[in-house]
Amino acid sequence: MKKKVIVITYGTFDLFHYGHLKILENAKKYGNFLIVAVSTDEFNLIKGKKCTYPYEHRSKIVSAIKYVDKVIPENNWEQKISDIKNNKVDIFLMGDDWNSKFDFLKKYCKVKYLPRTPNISTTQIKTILKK
Ligand code: C2G
Repeated sequence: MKKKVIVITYGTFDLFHYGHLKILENAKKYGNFLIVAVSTDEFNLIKGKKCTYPYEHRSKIVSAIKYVDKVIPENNWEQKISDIKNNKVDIFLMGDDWNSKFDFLKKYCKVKYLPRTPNISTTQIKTILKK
């Protein structure tokens, strides 16, 4: 029986794009079960992000991605340690725009930062659509 290796990552995933797809595809390569914590609309306000798509849509789109095995809501900054413990997470993984910001989680699991996909972002898409 193959050991379950659980990876978790967090994000807003608004206006889902190729950069989001790549981080999820690459995150899955580090294990065999990928949990994605999608930021709720309320938490995005705390993060200072105005979402185009509501949580219900963003979480459904992420759930439909073949690399994703489980979606949970991200309600606050403080839940990561309990998420890791409750879900027996082996690896916490984020894009490297967050480089070193979550190293405090190294007490609980492996922490990895992957290179962001260049030249694409939700902000850029919004700018293009405004033209
Ligand atoms: N990402 C990427 N390449 C891009 C854009 C985003 O690899 N061109 C990655 C980010 O590094 C992040 C994930 O996609 O790991 C989700 O990005 P966002 O939706 O912008 O998430 P963010 O607002 O950074 O939320 O508690 C952590 C926060 O919830 C992270």
